[in-house]
Amino acid sequence: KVHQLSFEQRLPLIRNKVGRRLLEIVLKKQSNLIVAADVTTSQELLSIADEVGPQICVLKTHADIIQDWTDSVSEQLVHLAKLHHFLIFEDRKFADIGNTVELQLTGGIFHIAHWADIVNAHIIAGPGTIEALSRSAEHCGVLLLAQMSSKGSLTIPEYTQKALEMAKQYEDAVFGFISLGCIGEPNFLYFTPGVHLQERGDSLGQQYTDPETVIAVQGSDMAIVGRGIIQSSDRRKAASTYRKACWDAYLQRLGD
Ligand code: 5IU
Repeated sequence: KVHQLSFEQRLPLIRNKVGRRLLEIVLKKQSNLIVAADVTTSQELLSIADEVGPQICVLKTHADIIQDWTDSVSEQLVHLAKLHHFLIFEDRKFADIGNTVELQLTGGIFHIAHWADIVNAHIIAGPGTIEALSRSAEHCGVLLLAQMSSKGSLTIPEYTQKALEMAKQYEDAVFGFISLGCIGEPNFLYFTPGVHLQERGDSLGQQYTDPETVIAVQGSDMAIVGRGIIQSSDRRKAASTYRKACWDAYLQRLGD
């Protein structure tokens, strides 16, 4: 199932506000590239955000791997997001009962709800997880994990279908999926990690696919690239190369 509707055509089909805002950014910057900044210091995180900011639609963070996290880091991140026009996606993968998830979203030392535009959740615990996240849907969009890029992932087709069903029940909050390609209707967006132009995988089960396969063939919308960009000696150039590859793949899909 590969959609040939353009992002312009899909924008009004997206129910969640953040999802629509994302598509506006995607169209304006001609970028469906997301950078995964898996680094351990705030200085590295902020310099990556500044370097690749102009090329991306979303910066994906893991706040809990930053060794010196403070509220000031999120403030500076939000500043860079406004400056370069990208959204912030905290890849927290909420998976607990709703009450706990509510506390994890708002509390602790990260206060994710204060600065993240997008968060994601496993469906393993049932709808309570999403219910908790959807209470802040005014400010935050939610992605459900329908598939994973890692070897031996337990996301069998029935599980992926359940993610689709759950998303439909929470369409005000949920605007898309983490998946390996397009798995459902055009009123949701599909985000794929495990994208690299050179490598095929790593020593811990990551499996890479190239942007063209992920976007033009498998029908995904947004490519999430981590080490392919952040381990490059010239991150600006790498981000520019990936942005073009991902956008060309999107145009190729429309033209097919
Ligand atoms: N990530 C995956 N696969 C998944 C999910 C998340 O790789 O199925 I869900 C995250 C992990 C990392 C980024 O933050 O996406 C990929 O980074 P690399 O491009 O460096 O492998």
